[in-house]
Amino acid sequence: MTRVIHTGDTHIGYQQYHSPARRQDFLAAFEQVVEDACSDDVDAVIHAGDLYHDRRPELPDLLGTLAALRKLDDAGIPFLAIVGNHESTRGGQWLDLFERLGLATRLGSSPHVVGDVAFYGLDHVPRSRRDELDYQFDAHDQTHAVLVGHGLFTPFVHGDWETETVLSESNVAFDAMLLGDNHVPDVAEVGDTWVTYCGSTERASASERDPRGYNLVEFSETIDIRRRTLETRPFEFISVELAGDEGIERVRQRVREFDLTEAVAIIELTGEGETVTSAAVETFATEQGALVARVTDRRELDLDAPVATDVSFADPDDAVRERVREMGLSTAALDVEETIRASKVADSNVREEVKTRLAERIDDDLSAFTTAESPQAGDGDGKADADDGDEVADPDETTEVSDADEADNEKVAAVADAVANGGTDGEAIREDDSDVNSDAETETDAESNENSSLGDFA
Ligand SMILES: [Mn+2]
Repeated sequence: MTRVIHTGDTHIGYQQYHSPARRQDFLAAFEQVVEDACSDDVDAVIHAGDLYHDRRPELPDLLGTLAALRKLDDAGIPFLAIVGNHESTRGGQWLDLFERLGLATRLGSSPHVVGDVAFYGLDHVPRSRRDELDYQFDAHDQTHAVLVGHGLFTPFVHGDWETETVLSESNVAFDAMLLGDNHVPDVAEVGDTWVTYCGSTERASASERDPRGYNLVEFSETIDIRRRTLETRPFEFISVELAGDEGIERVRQRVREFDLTEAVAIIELTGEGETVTSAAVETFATEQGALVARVTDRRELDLDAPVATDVSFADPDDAVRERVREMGLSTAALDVEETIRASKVADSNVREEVKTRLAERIDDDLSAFTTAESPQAGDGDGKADADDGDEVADPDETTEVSDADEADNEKVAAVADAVANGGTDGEAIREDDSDVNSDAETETDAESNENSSLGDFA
């Protein structure tokens, strides 16, 4: 019998909500998986990609990873892994460094045997290059064969990579596919093959509400896939429905019902009620002990009504969103703006993602490049003045708030300027990513769905 831990989508280095504590959490989740692997004495830890949140982890992230991998190595537990879309670079992968140090094995088309199982790897491959794949693998002589892959595979929701195609074109008959990319854990049987996602180990987005964890997979006569949950940072999801005359007091009352100590508080306002600024709610939640608080105001606001001109720098994203909405940009321009500022696309992957999205638009829908006919408001100069935004929530806002890095606010101003001035060379946009031209092609279709509240994967 061979027993392994199947984990993935660790996203080490993700400074979610700009919080250094959150960055620590992603590493801590990986450390916990390693602890469990050691105390359980499993035969291997299988990592299905996205160990890192982006392709440029910082030194503390790398040192933390090395310490964890060394611990596994000391316990004699091999770490077998592939490369995910978030961390992929054109040159060598971080995983190659760990392999060189003797702390990891990068899985590929040759079998790596643990117990009586032959493990193979299939790194993330952008959709545009999948037709070139031949799914040819070296032969093995083991009882079981497993393919470790990263991508959105069918039959799971949002799947764009046909599992049937992979299995039928492969010259190796796989008993199981251990997958990463979709952050929602799941299991299905495709023909005679078990196909499973282990899910992410920390909440990489507020849409990941269920407890996080990993898979414990046992290979004997049969294949047994079990899920184990991890202790992660508490998230409190607080929904407040406001009646006509209710405002900040009602929100405070509701927030007090929760123990927010060291928690991430995700607060959603619905119904009607008075103007409530996100900043006031976030400040209150933080005073109640929350590590981080984020507010999404889903109320239909009357845009003609006079609005309190209460400028909040606690959430400049709100101000930027509002100004961008007023500019009457084309769908394509909004798409670019959203990719750069609001989506969860890692900074270092933004350029490639924008290119992919624009290419798709050019192929499918040229009308997306037409400027919207009647901007809803605006002061006429067409420029995004991020500093004069009123505190108004965008009723269309469906994403979780403010995953963007600090740099994103600068970038959106640059984009807004470029678009408003008819400039398309985007020099200012590329400024802080100047070496990106030489970086890998990474398609991150997954993240693009985030704003249609499908953000369960990345
Ligand atoms: Mn991921």
